Amino acid sequence: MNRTILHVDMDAFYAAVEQRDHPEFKGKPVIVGSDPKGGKGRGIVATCSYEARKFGVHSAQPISQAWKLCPQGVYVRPDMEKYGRVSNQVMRILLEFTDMLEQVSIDEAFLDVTGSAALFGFGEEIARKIKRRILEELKLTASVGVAQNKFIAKVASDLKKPDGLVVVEPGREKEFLDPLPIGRLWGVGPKMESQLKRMGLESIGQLANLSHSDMVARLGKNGAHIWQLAQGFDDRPVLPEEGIKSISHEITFEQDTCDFALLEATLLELSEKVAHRLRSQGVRARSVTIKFREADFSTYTRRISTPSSVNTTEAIYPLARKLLRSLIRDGVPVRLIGVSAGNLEAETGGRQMILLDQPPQKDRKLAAALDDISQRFGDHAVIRATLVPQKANKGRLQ
Ligand code: TTP
Ligand code: CA
Repeated sequence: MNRTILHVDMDAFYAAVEQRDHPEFKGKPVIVGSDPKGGKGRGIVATCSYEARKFGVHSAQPISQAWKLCPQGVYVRPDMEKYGRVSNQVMRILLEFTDMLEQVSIDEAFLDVTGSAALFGFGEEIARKIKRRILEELKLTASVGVAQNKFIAKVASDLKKPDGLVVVEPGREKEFLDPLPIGRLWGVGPKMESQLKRMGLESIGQLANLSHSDMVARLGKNGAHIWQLAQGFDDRPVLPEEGIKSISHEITFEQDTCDFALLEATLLELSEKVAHRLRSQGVRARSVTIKFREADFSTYTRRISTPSSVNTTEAIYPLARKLLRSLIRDGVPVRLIGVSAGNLEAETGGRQMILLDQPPQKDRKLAAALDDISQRFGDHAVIRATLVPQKANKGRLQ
């Protein structure tokens, strides 16, 4: 089925928020970043307004260099709390159009609006509505790309910045991509770009015209990937939970506790909830993280990467327990623990993942049966007898 994907990306995000909140900065080169200290500052530029970009200032540049290029600029320290708040406001607007939203950074998200057409109109119409709402309610501009897949939508949103709207109609992907430089392909960094240029490839069209086997012979697995993109193929789904990049549950104990059995039983319960949500979202995780807060609010996180992607309690809990054991200190009471699964992948995404990383059949069948039971009886109905520590006291969760 054809999909309609939007990529929404705020323009010069931090700088635009500062210009909005300080009308005297409007039309000026605004540079958000570390203190330039009259050219001696050692930090970097977070971002800058489009007026500043004309001077050659850009993100991640040393602030001292920005100062050289644009000494007349307005230099502002970042206010992350404020940008976080505005980001939430943007995402709330987007969520009114679909809950198939994948937030990829503070100011950027993919939306799959395939199912929203009846309610809100087709992709272009939804894009216009979103841009209008962001402008009217937040006094900021966003650029939007509309296409059949994430890759093309992302390239499209970037093409007419700021305040852009680029729609790539189904069937016109090749026409759209062919003239663009190869650097636009995801996964082509400066190193590969010069490698491809040495092969005489400048445009996406030139690369797309090579055969698949030729690209694989020259560049291996990467070659296959960028060849696919150059053809305009990208079947990656919009993953709603990716917005937060992880699925997590945490619990604050009613009373701080040193009870090891209680901590493990709680951790098991949290792992179970996380695994259940992974499965109900159709995603698998490649990392497990635990959060651990002691009574005095000292907070630690520990992460472990999984050799293959996981979505069952049987896989997640032992890893979480290992991490927990590395943090527990004798006699130090614990206030909160949490489990989070990250680096999410679509269950049905890369075929390769499914071939390589399927959990054992028994594990999957058990998981499916348990999902069924907990759907009918609620999350707490099922506790695996073999995994629960003997003395678990269950009366203490919030
Ligand atoms: P971007 O979307 O990359 O940039 P932008 O929104 O400032 O400008 P554009 O119009 O080109 O989209 O990044 C979003 C915010 O993330 C940006 O406003 C500041 C922050 N950021 C950094 O702090 N450091 C960086 O290196 C980059 C690239 C961004
Ligand atoms: Ca942006």
